[in-house]
Amino acid sequence: MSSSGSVILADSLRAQGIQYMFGIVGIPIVEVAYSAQAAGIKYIGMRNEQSASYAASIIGYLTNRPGVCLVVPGPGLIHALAGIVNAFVNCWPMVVIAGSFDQDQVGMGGFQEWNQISSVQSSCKFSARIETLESIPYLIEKVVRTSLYGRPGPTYIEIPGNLVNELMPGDNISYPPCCPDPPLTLSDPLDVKNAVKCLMEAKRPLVIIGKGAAYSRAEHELRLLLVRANLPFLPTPMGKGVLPDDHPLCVAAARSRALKEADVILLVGARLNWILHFGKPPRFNENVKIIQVDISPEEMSNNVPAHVMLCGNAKSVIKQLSDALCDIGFKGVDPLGNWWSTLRNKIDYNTKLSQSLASQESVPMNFYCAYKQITDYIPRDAIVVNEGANTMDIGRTVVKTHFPRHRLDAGTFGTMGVGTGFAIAAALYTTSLNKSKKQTPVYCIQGDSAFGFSGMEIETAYRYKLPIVFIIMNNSGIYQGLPREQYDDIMKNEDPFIK
Ligand SMILES: Cc1ncc(C[n+]2csc(CCOP(=O)(O)OP(=O)(O)O)c2C)c(N)n1
Ligand SMILES: *[C@@H]1O[C@H](CO)[C@@H](O)[C@H](O)[C@H]1NC(C)=O
Ligand SMILES: *[C@@H]1O[C@H](CO)[C@@H](O)[C@H](O)[C@H]1NC(C)=O
Ligand SMILES: [Mg+2]
Repeated sequence: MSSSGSVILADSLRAQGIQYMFGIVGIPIVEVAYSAQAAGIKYIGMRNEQSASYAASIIGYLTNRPGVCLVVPGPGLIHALAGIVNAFVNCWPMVVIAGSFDQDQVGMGGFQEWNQISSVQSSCKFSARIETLESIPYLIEKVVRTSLYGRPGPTYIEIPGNLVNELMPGDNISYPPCCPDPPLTLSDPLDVKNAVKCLMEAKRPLVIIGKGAAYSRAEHELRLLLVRANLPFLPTPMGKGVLPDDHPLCVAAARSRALKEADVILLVGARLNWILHFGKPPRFNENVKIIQVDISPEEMSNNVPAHVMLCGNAKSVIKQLSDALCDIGFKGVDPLGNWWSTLRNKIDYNTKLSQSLASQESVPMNFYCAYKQITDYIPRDAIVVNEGANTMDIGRTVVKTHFPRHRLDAGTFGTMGVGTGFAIAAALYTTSLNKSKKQTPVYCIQGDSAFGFSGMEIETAYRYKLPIVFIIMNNSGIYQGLPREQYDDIMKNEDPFIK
């Protein structure tokens, strides 16, 4: 007996619990896809590596196990860079496997030869070139483990073309055991004590729930903590659904007020980047004390010095905090106090405002009005993929999310074109989950521009018979268009390119 490089690669992936591979085949990795299928990995042939990489990365977010993106050398890998960098910026695990030029052709100008490692190095946690068949099982365990442990992110490995079909004699290949889920990391009890003190002294506390909390599956622990302490919370766009948007403690409808006035913020798995206005005035209180919960020590105090640093897995750290608050007998924020009544008033006011926007009849429909028609039909448990400018920003406020990891959007990197790949991966994932139960539906709501980036992947969705509802908000382009007079002026021009 002997095994080829592609078989060893596929068996190694399988041994590491990999379930999905998205890609486009070609020389020299056709056999890698065949071997993966033979090993029981679901291979999905996409139309462009961009979408393959987006799909693989969102599988990592949804399942806590990386999806694989399989690409040919050179242009295939370069297309996949879009999803690699997107996964890096969003902190999602993913394993990228590329074919590469033969080992005896370095620098000779071989077919699709490119120094791929140099292209992925700044956006991958680890990158390597396979040099011997014996090293494959170890390297695959390493790329899977490295993508998952610590702050998640993409990892990269390439296989020289000549190794794909090279045979290794013997049937004694040894595969490392499947790398377990990352060890749960806890915070120092002294820091937890300081956080409790800070929360108890707060007059206007607020919890911000990010997609890191969603990724770490902290929903149960967060619910306990928030309900126990009667704490108002705000989700970030993809933190929506960790606790349902219609939860009585959700103050998303008073977002600006909550951010501006909070004197203590418990920041859970969210970064103080552009999405949260860098945590700075005028959007935040200049004296706000941040209790920062993050898996990555490097993230602590970024932009705003953290008052308390709770480094560790959000799920286990929130449990620590919740237990400590319980032990001390914290009664929670007064539901009739100033803070809650300020927030409630603002919520009532803003809710009326957006209801009146939604009921305005106009031709063509405005976004609120269009969304009103759609949201009435979206099932409560749908996974909603949402991208565009207005389509996404307004969708973020009016499409409610009721379950964790059920909203997927352009994310930290603001990438247009991710939606179709995300929807394909989400539909595969939910189909695999609910074999017996009713299928969780996937709704993909995109602006017409956003849709255009990866529109051809609709064919992929159809080919695999994936249950996805695509809704495209067509306002004929990007953002809101021009005011009437300016538009009429331009249309008078003779030059078709100015038109
Ligand atoms: C990859 C990429 N290219 C370009 C942009 C710039 N951009 C931001 S939103 C957007 C599209 C918005 O138009 P549409 O999807 O139709 O949404 P609308 O605002 O019309 O609802 C673009 C091109 C981007 N964010 N990402
Ligand atoms: C594996 O098998 C090959 C061929 O039979 C043999 O040469 C080699 O020594 C074996 N390796 C181990 C680690 O057993
Ligand atoms: C999108 O909207 C524009 C402007 O109203 C229109 O010309 C175009 O036909 C629409 N496209 C589709 C596919 O309906
Ligand atoms: Mg548009």
